[in-house]
Amino acid sequence: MGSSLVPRKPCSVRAAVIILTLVLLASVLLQAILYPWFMSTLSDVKTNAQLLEGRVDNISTLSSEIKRNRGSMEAAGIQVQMVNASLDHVHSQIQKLETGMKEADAHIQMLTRSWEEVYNLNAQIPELKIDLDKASALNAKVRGLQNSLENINKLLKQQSDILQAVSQGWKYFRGNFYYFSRVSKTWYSAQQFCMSRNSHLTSVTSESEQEFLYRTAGGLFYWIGLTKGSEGVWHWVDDTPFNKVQSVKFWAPGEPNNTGNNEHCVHITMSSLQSWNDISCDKQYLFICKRPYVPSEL
Ligand SMILES: [Ca+2]
Repeated sequence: MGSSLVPRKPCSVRAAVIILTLVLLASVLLQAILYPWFMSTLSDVKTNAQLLEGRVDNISTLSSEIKRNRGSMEAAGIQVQMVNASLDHVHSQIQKLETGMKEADAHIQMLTRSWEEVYNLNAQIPELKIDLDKASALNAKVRGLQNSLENINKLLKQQSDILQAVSQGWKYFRGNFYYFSRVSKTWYSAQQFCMSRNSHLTSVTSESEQEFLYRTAGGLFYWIGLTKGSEGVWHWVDDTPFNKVQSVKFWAPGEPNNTGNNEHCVHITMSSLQSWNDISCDKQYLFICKRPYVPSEL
């Protein structure tokens, strides 16, 4: 038995050595063949890795540029929004201007119409002027008539006043009323009576007045307002200035003679221009009061 096994063992070892040798040779062969290829491939991979790295760098650069561009885009977007807002504002301004233009146009049309009306009125001016002249003439006539009417009213009022005075016993002569009394009084009492009737014993300032008085007296004795003061100077009791020269012709012949140095009052003695006589103031005669006619308010 043992001798059969020992010859087989060197055969297995030789086979194993052969196999190992073959494997070693194959390995060396493979190594000789594959190593350059592997190295070449490794180099390619390295190159590709470098290229990839470069691209990654490029991509990074691009990314930062994109970021910058995005910022610019956002700024541009804001600018665009602002421009849009400005455009909206401009648009609304344009609309306002359009509205303003329409209103202005309406005003112009209205003014044009007004101007046409003014023009038409202007054309009517000559005619209106003629009418105005006529109206002016009529107005003058109306004023004249109004004045006439006022004068008539004044005359009527005067007539009314005179009639009223006459009805109370007064006589009217050239702007004055005269009262010829029916009872006799002393000169002073007569003056008192006249004053109580808003008058004075009459003065005589003209020939016509003297004539009116002596004719109305009708030859009866009537006191008039001429008297002497303590100085012996004649004066009218109603304060009318005494005209000594003009009055000379009114004295009766031989008067004033101041009989008994006591004749300080004057009366009408006869129906004559020369009718005055100085006599004692205590005599009782009829008397003549006088008051001016003062037109009463209308
Ligand atoms: Ca006398």
